[in-house]
Amino acid sequence: MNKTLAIVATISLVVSVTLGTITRPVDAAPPAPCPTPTPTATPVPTPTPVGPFLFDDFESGNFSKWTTVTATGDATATVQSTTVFAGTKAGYLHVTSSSTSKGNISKTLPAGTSAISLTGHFNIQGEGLSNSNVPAFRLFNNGTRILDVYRQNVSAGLWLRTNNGAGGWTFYNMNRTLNKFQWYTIKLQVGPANTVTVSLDGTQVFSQAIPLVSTTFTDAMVGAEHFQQVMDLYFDDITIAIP
Ligand SMILES: [Ca+2]
Repeated sequence: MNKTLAIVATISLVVSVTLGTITRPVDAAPPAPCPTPTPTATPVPTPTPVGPFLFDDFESGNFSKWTTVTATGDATATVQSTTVFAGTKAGYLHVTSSSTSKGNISKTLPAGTSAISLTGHFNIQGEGLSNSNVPAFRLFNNGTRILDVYRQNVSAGLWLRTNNGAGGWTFYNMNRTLNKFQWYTIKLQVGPANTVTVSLDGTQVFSQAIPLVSTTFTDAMVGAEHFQQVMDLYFDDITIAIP
């Protein structure tokens, strides 16, 4: 051993002795780095199914899901078990030609409702004069009717009508007729924007962007807000969906 090697060996010995309790040799490989922990995935919550804004099969026996029930004069608004689409109960509006007769049920919509889908099953068993109609759905903005879908009396045609903003109406023929004493599924959809779509028994019969004096709605109605709008109207499984 030459002198240099002897010095290095001595230093190594001194370091080993000085470190004493350190068992790892000074020239050992560095410790393996701690593994980066794998991030734990944040659990994705199972979404709670969101139902429509309103669904009423009338099996409750009442109109408690609705905001307002109107039956004035000799009109009646009832839940009955004789004529039903599904289950054991359905709604029924009876309105006569009496000057004080008026019947409807209506639902106040969430503020700012601008797109809406209304679906229901309707069975018309009584109608008035040929210049009137039996409504299915009507949509309002602060008391002003914006549009509605209805069956014209006698001629039996299914029509859509929109407020023209000048005290009148614009009429759209759905080119379908509805027999009395028969159930039909009518769907009225508004939005996005001013696109209006009407379906009958699952078949789209109208879809068009049309002028609407308001694309915001505050209330949805089954029946009519007018007196003497004669009807015997049965309805079931009404759905109001707000996308
Ligand atoms: Ca029912």
